[in-house]
Amino acid sequence: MRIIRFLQEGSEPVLAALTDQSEVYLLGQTDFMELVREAEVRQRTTLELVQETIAASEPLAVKAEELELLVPLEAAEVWACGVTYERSRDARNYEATGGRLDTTTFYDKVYDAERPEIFFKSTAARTVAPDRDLYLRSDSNWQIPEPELGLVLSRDGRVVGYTIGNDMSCRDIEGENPLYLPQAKMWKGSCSIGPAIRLAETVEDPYAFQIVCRIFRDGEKVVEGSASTGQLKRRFDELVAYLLRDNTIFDGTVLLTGTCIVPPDDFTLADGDRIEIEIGGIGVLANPVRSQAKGS
Ligand code: DO4
Ligand code: MG
Repeated sequence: MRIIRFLQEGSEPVLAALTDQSEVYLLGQTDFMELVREAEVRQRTTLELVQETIAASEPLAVKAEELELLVPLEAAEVWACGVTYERSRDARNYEATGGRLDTTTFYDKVYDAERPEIFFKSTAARTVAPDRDLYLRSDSNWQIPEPELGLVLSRDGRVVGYTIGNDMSCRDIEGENPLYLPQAKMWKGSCSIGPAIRLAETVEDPYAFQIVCRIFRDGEKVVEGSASTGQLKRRFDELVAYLLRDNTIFDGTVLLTGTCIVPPDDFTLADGDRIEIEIGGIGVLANPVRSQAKGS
């Protein structure tokens, strides 16, 4: 069972359930965390509450593909984990050393360390919905999407759902100096989430998600890569525990869990590209890419 948000009649944000048969049922709440909290108060699981609504109503006479989707939740904060997959460690090493293999870097150390890399990625105002423009930084010549599984967390750190996130990144800025990480990761339109939240209680094994990333240029596929969350070096509860350590998080915080798909080293995103990130059981998060100058 998945939860989506969309604009009804072009103006009113509504929350809906998207069933495995692709039927859309309106829910009474307007916000995903409101649904989660209401289930708690009524001593039901979120799934049970949604199923009760579905049993008492009719599906909308629309196709899910026709809806104007919004972010599935307006996460006040999006955090992200780094170097949680071997592929990411190797790509960062390439950026930082220009391909030298005879040196140990920060990335080798963090991959093996007890403490994971966790960084602040985005705010609600910077986070983009499905099909909305993501932006390129004007001072970077080496930019890529990072397709990641996102954990939707309650304020006490419970995983209440899974979504898809794009942690857009500038490889040249980070490669120049890791202290530039916030600039390599965070700018207007550098993160998207969606298209749906898969309810946590409907996921049997979160280490079995299949992730595919495709990049299209002038209508042609120029990059394709795939991975599985089974390749993750760490456990989700370990990542969440570090995020919460001596920290306060908002209800509905999204934690991106790192990338395992990195385009070839000679690839950089360009104005007009289209990025698709598909995670089986969640959906396809698609966004066009624009340069800041054209999009502002
Ligand atoms: O160290 C930089 C960030 C790495 C990252 O975002 C990732 O591994 O996904
Ligand atoms: Mg990342």
